[in-house]
Amino acid sequence: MKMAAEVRWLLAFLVSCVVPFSRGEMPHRKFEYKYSFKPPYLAQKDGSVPFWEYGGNTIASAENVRVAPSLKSQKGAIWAKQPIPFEWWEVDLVFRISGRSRIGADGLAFWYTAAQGAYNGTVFGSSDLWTGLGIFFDSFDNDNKHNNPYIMAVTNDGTKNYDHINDGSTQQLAGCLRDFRNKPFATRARIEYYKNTLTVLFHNGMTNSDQDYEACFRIDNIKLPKNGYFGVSAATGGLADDHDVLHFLTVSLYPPGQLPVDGHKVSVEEQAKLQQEYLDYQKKLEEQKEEYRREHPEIQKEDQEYYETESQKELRQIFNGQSQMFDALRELNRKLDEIVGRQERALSLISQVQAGQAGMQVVNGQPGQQPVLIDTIRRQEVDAVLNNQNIILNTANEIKSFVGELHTKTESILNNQARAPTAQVQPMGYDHQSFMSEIRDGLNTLKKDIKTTVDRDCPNCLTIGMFLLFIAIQMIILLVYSIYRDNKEAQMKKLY
Ligand SMILES: [Ca+2]
Ligand SMILES: [Ca+2]
Repeated sequence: MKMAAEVRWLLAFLVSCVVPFSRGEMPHRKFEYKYSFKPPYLAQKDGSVPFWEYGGNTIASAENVRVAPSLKSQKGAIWAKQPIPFEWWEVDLVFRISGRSRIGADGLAFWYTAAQGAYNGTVFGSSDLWTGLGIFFDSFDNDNKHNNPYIMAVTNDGTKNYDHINDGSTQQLAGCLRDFRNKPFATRARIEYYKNTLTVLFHNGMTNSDQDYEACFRIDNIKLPKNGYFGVSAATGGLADDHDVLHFLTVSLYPPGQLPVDGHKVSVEEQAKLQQEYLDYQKKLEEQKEEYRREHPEIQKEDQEYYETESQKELRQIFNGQSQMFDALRELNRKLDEIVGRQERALSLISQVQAGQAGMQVVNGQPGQQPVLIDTIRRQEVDAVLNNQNIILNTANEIKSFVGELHTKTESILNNQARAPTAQVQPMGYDHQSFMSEIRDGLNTLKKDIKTTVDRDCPNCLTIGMFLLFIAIQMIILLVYSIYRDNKEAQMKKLY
């Protein structure tokens, strides 16, 4: 015994040393059985749930706590007997909200409040004006905004009345739209409050896997009262669902290095004790069941009927799930057919192209070559190109004939010019004719002027007679001078 105690102490020491390093910032977790319940043997033989109190229309059985049954205007709640001694926590709430109608009512609430609430209150079966946190799974759409079922967190300092008419939308801190009714498996909510951060994860109950949680919301800087009470409540209205809680599992969270050592030791011992109790209960209950069945065979039949309705319900849920799968498969099949059709069309086109190429290659005398898949020219395109070429050829011929005509015409003009030089262009680039005509015009103008001058009555002007006389005198002088000059030149020659 001494050795065992030493070994245990050593193990505890090692765990306390290793855990902070290996987990880093992850909190230490400790299961809190005094703030939890779970099947089987959730309720004891007398109907009580250990460490919990329930009231109103709530019924506890070995398998679950039916917080509110599917009857009109039911209210009920279950509250932990003791306030929690730890600061941070995580609660796994596994529940099932189911009903025959398409719409359910009213919903389920998870509570963490400074004081225990009532068992027939106005807020999902428990008290209004609470102090602390309420997380509501609201099935019924009171404000007709088509946004239910809805999950939301509402905190209260004990002064606010819950805003039922608006489905709490004016008071909620955060929320998410999730359908939690009539699921094939139980739905789950993981509510964590650690270092003033509230995180809610939700599992939609479509699978039984522990991995299928998804985030609903996360709120930072939230201050909840210390040493509060956990509770669950539910209510129905004109419409009614069964509100069953299967598991309420509380884990206390401690920042690394703050896990109380005593707590751990106690927990191990008490866990072993509880395990033994659980096994004893299981054995006893089986015996009692057998005894009961032997004594009441007619009730067994009723029981079977009851279970049969349950199994029928399960079958219906399975059928719904399978028909959804069938629809999805049919849709996939249709799409696959479409794809196959397209592929066949594409393949036939490719084979046509290949056949065309192969034919062309045979014609070219190279049948052995590998056909190359290229974008080939089509028949009508070839025809169009040939037509265009013909048009171009015709036009070119027309232009040719026109140029020939032009050539002959030019030649004939040149010949004509050679024969008639009047029409020949002067090589000197000077318009002699126009110059001559210009001189002619100038002389004509001069003549006209002279005539007018002559015709004009001008007493002071020189007359023609006088002019001629003057010319004659000048001529005589010039003649005399030339004779004189000739004589002089002759005398000079003689002198030499
Ligand atoms: Ca509502
Ligand atoms: Ca609503």
